[in-house]
Amino acid sequence: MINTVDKTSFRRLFFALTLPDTLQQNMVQWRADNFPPQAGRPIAAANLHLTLAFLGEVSHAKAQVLQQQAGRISQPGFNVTLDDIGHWPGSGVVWLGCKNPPRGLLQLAQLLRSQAARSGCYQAPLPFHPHVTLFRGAIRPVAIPARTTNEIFPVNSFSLYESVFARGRTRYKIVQSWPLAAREEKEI
Ligand code: 2AM
Repeated sequence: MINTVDKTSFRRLFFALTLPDTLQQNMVQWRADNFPPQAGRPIAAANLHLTLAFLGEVSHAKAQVLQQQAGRISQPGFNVTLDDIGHWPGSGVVWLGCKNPPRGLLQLAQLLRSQAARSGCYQAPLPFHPHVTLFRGAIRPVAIPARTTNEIFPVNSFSLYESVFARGRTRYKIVQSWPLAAREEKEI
């Protein structure tokens, strides 16, 4: 089999949670119903995700180490409730998030971020604030809806993504996914 990975190149990578297709579609519809078109640049449905750890431009060798470490993570799945919303004018991001992020989500992100830092991937010193970016380029005040979608989705896996920019568009491509363990009975 021909290996198509160019081992000399760097790729822009990040670990993230994938949102179910129906949730992506619901969020796009809800966004269209609740924000004016001039709010910012809407993120395409297929690109809606929740970042766990941003890695930056990563070599093939470093990605392999990070993928091996990710494969050794063993923790149960969890549910994420998107019941919070906000606007960071500095970065121009309008987001959906969690008022009380589940412990499993914080643990998973913490582990991936510390493994990334140990491999030399710069990690911003800001505390991890789990969120799904809805708009970018939102640098002017935005009227934020009083209520969110309040969607709950089950998380049973996490993925390494590559950010690919081609023909004027950014696309997020899954490189590899790993399952989380079955949940403990009381958490189901
Ligand atoms: P954001 O949605 O809050 O911008 C891919 O770019 C993902 O990595 C995005 O979800 C982005 O978060 C996140 N990310 C975190 N730090 C980043 C950085 N320094 N540059 C680009 N993306 C970053």
